[in-house]
Amino acid sequence: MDYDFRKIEEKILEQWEQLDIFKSCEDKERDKFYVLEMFPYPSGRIHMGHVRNYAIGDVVNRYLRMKGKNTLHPMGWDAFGMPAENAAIKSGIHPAKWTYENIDYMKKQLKRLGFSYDWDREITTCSPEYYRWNQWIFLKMLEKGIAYRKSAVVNWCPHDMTVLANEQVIEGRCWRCDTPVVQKEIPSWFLRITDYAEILLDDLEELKGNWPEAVLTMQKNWIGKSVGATVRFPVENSTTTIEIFTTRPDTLFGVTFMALAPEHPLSVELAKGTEQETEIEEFVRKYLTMSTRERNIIEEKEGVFTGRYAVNPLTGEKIPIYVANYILWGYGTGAIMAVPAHDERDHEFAKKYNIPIKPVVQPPEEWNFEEKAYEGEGVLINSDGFDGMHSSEAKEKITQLLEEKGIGEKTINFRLRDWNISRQRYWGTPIPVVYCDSCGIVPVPEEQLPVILPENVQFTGMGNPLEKNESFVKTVCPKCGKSAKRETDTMDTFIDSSWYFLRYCDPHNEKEPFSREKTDYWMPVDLYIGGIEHAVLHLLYSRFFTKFLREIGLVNVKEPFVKLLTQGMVLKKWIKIEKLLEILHISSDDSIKTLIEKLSSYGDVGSIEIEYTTIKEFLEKNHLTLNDNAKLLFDKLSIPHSILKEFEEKYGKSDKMSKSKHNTVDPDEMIKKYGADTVRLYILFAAPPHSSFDWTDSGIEGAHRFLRRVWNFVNEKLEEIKGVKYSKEDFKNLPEEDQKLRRKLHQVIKKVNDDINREYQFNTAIAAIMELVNELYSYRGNNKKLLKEAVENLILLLSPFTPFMADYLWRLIGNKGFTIQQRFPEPDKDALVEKEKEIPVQINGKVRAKIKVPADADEEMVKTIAFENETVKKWTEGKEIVKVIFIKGKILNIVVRG
Ligand code: ANZ
Ligand code: ZN
Repeated sequence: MDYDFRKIEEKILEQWEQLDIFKSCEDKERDKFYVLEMFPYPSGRIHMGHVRNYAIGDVVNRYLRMKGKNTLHPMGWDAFGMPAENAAIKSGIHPAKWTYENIDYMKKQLKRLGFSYDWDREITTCSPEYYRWNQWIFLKMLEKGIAYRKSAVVNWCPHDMTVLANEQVIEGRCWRCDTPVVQKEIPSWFLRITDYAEILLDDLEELKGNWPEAVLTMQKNWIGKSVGATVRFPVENSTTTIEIFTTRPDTLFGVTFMALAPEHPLSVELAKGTEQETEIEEFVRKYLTMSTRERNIIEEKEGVFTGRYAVNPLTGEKIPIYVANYILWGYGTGAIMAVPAHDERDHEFAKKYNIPIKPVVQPPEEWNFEEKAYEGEGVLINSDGFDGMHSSEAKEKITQLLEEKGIGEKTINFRLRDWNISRQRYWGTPIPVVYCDSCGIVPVPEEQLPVILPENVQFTGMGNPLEKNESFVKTVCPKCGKSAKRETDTMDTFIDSSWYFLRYCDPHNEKEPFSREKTDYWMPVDLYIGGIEHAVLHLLYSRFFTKFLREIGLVNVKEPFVKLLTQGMVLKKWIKIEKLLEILHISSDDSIKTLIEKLSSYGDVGSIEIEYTTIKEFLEKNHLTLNDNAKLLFDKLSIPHSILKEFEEKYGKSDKMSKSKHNTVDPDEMIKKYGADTVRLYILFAAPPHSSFDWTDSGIEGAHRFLRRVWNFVNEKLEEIKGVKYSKEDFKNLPEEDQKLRRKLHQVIKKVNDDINREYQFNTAIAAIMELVNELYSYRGNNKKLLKEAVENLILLLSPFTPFMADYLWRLIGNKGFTIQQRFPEPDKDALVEKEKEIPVQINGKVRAKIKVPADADEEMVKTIAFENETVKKWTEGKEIVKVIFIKGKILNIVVRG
């Protein structure tokens, strides 16, 4: 029978669906395991990155189910967000329609790939059943003072009169009308995540060993705890003081200037009436109108002297005050004491503006302070009474002194900022508050939830469509009953993904976001799989939500995700047409004929009709540019891909698959060509889950060939093994040939189990299964029971990786049910034992012979056998035996002299 993967896979899929075999429910008698993959944004189609992410989770789910665990493996849609709204603005399709159509299509794709999700638990974040609980949690946060309102800076397009998301600002301009974007302050809703900074940092300890080190470091840096001091510097001839934050109070005697952020209110104020006034105003204006992104690009430090001086509170020295572009508003106090001798940024600035550099910490060796700052710690110099003290001690002593004098105090600063969740967008969760002229900000009462996102709105691209929807905006105050206005901001979509893993535990609950009983059973998520791009925000927000929900008694776990697996990327080599022509030494003015001729020296060139004279003309006609991926050129000319592959391998570069590079591989196409089992197997075999790998045609073809081999073998042996029953008892005293096969079978069973349990090493597990298949092909015996045992176990071993073929063959050889309902194979320890072993005999460092010994033979026995061996005799006879070293089961080492 031919391997008709399409028919097989479609048939099996139908049976899975009919019998609903991936369902999951609580069972107190059994150990649970919650395996979760980060849910996708319904962008339209599944890409290879998704396939990899979900294939990894699917293997874990199927494997652990077969090991007897009660698993939870859900899937859903992160369905709110910008792309849907942008599609509405561009092509007039309603975001809801766009989103739900994409979901329909992508769900079919996921099913077609054989992923074992419990679809009864599907979550779609843009449905009111889900987002009403976003609103509910928001109200709880409001009640606890975790949600609050203050003004925030946003990107603003003055032409469209609209707030722009960061991704709508392209090189400082509006994505729609190209007007330069400005910064504007508007009232916004924030979540006080900074209240949790300390605990979010401390609890990272618990995740050590189970989360990738890189992710822990990124979170740590993001939270960014700094211990230091706040110091107030009086401004000369004024009652004003400048408050600064420093992590190096030990360098206070080395301050030679001060610097303020352009946004600092004192920047303009101090300069008033000085000669510098206009210069400062211009400088400040320049930076205030710049987008954050633009400002981040500037590396060159620049600043302006305010014309004013501060006084060092410890030395009484007079120090100039600057406004500088490298001081951030929103960190510390937005002002610094600058110590060019010990801070590289200050050093750079001081060199540029000829400011003195005063060393106050002794560097360990000769140091040229004019060239470079010494940023390390050390013994203090030029610091009055603190000379000779080490930095660590001086930090404390100086801080103490400041506290005594009332001019400063110990301060802990976090880089983490409160989370601005307000979006002036339509496609998101409405923030459930009302503004009343008499009562102010009034939360929508819980029983009035959800505040439904109205469907009937206009997408003009100007402003937030909700603002113009009168029936939404106009409401009555829940407190006093007078007419009031609804909040039109919607929530950041990161809110949706901050607790979805909890909703999966209890997705149909209409009374609460989820029941405590259900989350007590399923939480925490035992394995969370997703991309490293979520290392900070999504994972940090989820941790924050979990901690808040625990505080109000909704869950019982401190951390949501026990183990985190960040999978590597699927890359693909690509080469630009431009580069290809360069390698071939031809220009775009040359004829197509020249191109074909040059290519043919690399191999067989496919058939083409030369309609166009030059390559340039050809490219134009086909809407290609020199920058496009060469694959397009080859496709149009119908030249075999094997030639392109050669170029790619030699000259191309590996990159994440992306539309703009034309180096994507479409999962649908691959399924059509090879079947879902092959796609899964290839992705899992190509590399261990955390590593990136290059997608190649030869790789997927290899995986497909292997599956054909399995298919053919089982079909060839079908008559022999059908109906055959066996038990362990049948395998006593097997002849050598049978013993060898059975040993291999159980070694592979052991290895597959071990590899999956050891950091999900699916690639080596699959390699072992491949070896088993080779062994089966070379088996010359005719023990039907043994063959049946081998084939049946082979199918079960493959089942987490290639479930369609596994289930089909399982039934073909006469079994009932599905492989996921079977027990995963366990090795038979007796079969693993090798009765005999071949070990090498080294004489003076060279292997001279190989001898067969009982597997558990001791040194005496091995020596006896060795010295009876003819070859060993030849090399040792008449010589003095100096030393014999024996490593059990491995080697016998003999050293002779003479
Ligand atoms: C004096 C000093 C001397 C500093 C020295 C460093 C080295 P972290 O560790 O990131 O917290 N700083 C403070 N607020 C700033 C702001 N708003 N924008 C830019 N820089 C700011 O960094 C704290 C240090 O960064 C502070 O300590 C301050 O410079 C600077 F030898 O003060 B330091
Ligand atoms: Zn009111």
